[in-house]
Amino acid sequence: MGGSGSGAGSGSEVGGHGAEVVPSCCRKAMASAPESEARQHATVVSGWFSEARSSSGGDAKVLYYNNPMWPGEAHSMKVENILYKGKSEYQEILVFESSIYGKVLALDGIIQLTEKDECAYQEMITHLPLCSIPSPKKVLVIGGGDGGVLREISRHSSVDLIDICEIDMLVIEVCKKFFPELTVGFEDPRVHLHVGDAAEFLRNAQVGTYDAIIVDSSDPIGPAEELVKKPFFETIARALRPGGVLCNQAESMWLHTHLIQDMLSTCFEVFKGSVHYAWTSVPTYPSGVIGFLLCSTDGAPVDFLNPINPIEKLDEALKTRRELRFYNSELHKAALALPSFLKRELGHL
Ligand code: SPD
Repeated sequence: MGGSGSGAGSGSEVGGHGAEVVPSCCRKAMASAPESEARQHATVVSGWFSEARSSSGGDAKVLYYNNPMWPGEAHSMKVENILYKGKSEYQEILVFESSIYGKVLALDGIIQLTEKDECAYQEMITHLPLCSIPSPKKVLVIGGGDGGVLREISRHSSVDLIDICEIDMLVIEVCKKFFPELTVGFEDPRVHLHVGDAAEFLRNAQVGTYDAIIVDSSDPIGPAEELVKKPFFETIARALRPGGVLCNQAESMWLHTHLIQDMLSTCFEVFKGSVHYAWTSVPTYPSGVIGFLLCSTDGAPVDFLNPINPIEKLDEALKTRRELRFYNSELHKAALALPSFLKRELGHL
C-alpha cells in the first residue's frame, strides 16, 4: 500500500476466484498430504499462514519468528485456499481464504486486512479524524489501495473531493477482484485516483488544500519506510489547511513504543495544533491492536477527544448500503484513553 517510489505494479499469476473453492472431498485428500499444500506459498506451511519478514525469498520457516517489527512471535491462520499470489514492482501480494476470518490480503507476507475485522481498522482510521472537525470537504488518502478507507469517507456527505495516492496499482486490481466490499469505495464519483509516489504527490500539492489527510500505510519496512519520517510529516502539514487533521496508522502500543515515541516527538515539532495517540482492536494484526496518530495544524483548535461532528448525527453516514460495524462516538472517545504504562512511556501526552 502507500509508499515512496513511483509507477504501477507489474505482472502476476492470477488464481481463479469462485472456481478454485476446494470441495470437501478434495480437502480431505489434501489433509493427508499437507506438505504439497505447503509448497503453494512460502508463508503457508502445512495449511497454516504465518506472518513472515518477507516471503519473496529465503527460508520462510526461519523468518516466521524474526520479523523485526515483532521479533519472537508469529500469528498463524488456517488457510482453506490460496486465491491469488503475484508480485508487483513493490511487493508480493497474497490473497487466501482463511477458515475463520474470511478472505485475507497479505503484502510481503504481512496481513493487511481480513474480511471479518477490517471494519475495526477502516472505520476508526477514517471517522476518528473526519468526526473531529466540522464539515470536512477535501480529504486525501495516502495508501489505502484496498478501498476500505474510501468506502468509509463516502459516508460523509460534506466531502466534495477525495484524492487517493496509492503506489501499487496491482494492489488495487487484486482487491477489486477479491474484495469488492472494500473497493466499492472507488466507485464514488468524488474519488480521484493518483497512482504513484506519496511524497512527490504531497510536494506538488497546493499549500493548505486538505481538511483531512489519512495515511493508511503498511508497516514502515519496505515501500512505506519513508512514511514515518519527519520530511514526510512536514509535507503533510504543508498540504493541510490551518486546523486541518492528520490520521496516520501508528502501529501497536504493545510492540512499538519506541516507534510511537519517535513519531509523536516528530509530530509535536511539525504540527502546531494538537497531537494524540489513539488505538483500536484488530485481532489479526500483531498483538491484536493497532494505533493511530491524530494531529492538527495551527488554526481552529481540534478536540480529538470529543467528536464535534458525531457520526450518529450524519443521516447519510448511517444510510449507506453497508451499516457501520465498529465505530461510534463512544468508541471514538474510548480510543483516545491510554493504558497507564503507555501514558508513562509516552510522557508528554
Ligand atoms: N501490521 C499491518 C498494518 C497494516 C496497516 N494497513 C492496513 C491497510 C488496510 N486498509
